[in-house]
Amino acid sequence: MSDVIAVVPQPLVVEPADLAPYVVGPATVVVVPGADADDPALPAAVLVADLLGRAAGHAVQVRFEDPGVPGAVRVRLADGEQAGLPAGDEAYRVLVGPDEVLLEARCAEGLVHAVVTLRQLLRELPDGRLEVPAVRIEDAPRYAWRGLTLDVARHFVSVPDLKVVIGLLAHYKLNVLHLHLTDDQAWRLDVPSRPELVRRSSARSVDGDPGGHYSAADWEDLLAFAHARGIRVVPEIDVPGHVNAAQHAYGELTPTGEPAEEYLGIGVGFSRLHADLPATRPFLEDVFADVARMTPGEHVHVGGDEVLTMEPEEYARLVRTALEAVTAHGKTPVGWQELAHVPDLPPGTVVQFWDDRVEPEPFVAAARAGARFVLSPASRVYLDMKYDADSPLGLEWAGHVDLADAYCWEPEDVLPGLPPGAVLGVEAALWTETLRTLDDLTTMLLPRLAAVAEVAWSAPGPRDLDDLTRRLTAHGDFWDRLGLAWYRSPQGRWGERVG
Ligand code: TNX
Repeated sequence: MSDVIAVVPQPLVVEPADLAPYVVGPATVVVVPGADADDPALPAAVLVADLLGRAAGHAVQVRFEDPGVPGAVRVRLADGEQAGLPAGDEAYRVLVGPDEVLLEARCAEGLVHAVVTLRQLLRELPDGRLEVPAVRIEDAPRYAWRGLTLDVARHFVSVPDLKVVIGLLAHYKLNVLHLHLTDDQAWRLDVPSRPELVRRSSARSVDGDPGGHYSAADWEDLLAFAHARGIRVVPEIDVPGHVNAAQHAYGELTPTGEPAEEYLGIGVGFSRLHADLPATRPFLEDVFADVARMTPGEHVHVGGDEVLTMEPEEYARLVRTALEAVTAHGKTPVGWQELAHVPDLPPGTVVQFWDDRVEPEPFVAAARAGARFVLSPASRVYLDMKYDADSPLGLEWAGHVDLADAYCWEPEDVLPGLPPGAVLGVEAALWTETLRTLDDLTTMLLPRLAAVAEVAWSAPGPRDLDDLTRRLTAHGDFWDRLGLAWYRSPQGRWGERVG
């Protein structure tokens, strides 16, 4: 095989077979053997039929009976032990031979991973047909939490644009979309108990750019779209700081009772809730109850970052109210690293570590007391940082983050001394102070998101940037075919014939 099998993140096992490739053609049909309409394998079968159909330019059927003829793409949920799949819920297998493709997994999420792996394997022949090289791939993720924080507050991200981002997450086997829904500038999710939040505080974005919000119907649509692609949505309502938009909508949250002025700059740390105001506790309880009810997933994020004007006691009181509101509705809270300083966090609270300029001790102590960590070290995975001094977009407070920075790091070394199992995973972050359009978002995500995804998914070991960039070359072509804007990092090998 001269061609690189360019799968990112790198799977556990990739074994090219000395056989002819599978060619997508008129005989291509997707088969879910013995399925009925409720079969959990069906969404992945529909995804792969849609993908192959669009790529080949003709409709590809999904059948429940196996025609037993060459050309079938079989989608199958298997008993993991019998099937000899790697361990874990998300494990999957892709087997490609000249006459058949088999996509196999233990659960629906694993099947989605198999489908996107197949998508990454597709290549176009000179005559325009598509082929898939004969190969055996067996795979499972290192970490269960592989996410992206997306700030839709500083600049609103429309539902169609958000679906493009969700598609990219799925393509790189990320499974958590954490939406930063509220901040000083705007409030983006309509919650039934406080209708003025989006009515008064969502029309604009930073610098007076256009804004928007998600209605309950938009929210359901987004959750379903993400779910079909194996992605959980974690909503963040950021308290007790970053609350100017809430205080603009509800004057009862300010000490004077007067609504705060709209704020469209990019400063942080100036706004705060007040524990001694009568409206504050009901606000926290009602809003988190609404969000918990609107969220099928296990996690709700309470923010907790950058409160620069509050004594620790008041911070702890307000955060505790938010945490209790979340746990009262059966959800597990997530919060930014500042939460680690609050005594007696509820068991299993997830702490998102971001500011890697600090000492690890308080976090190690929180982990010993039962907290779990999602790692978003800014100097590695803040994808709103400029690639280099010439990047037109982005900020620089955590330095420049190019492909090598995003790729060449080891999660278990970020907070030395954490007990085994304390790291749940890795989450990139994209803050949107300087990002206005979908092109801006994808320019910052690509290629770095693929590198972070590999850190979160693939087996530990020294990171070979050369190997990653060889595989990413084909991905650059793919982003071009999709018409996505992306950054041709000089650390890549774009446009080279690699193999
Ligand atoms: C820090 S990370 C923030 C955000 C900014 C971001 C810009 C975190 C918890 N807070 O409010 O948008 O830096 O990079």
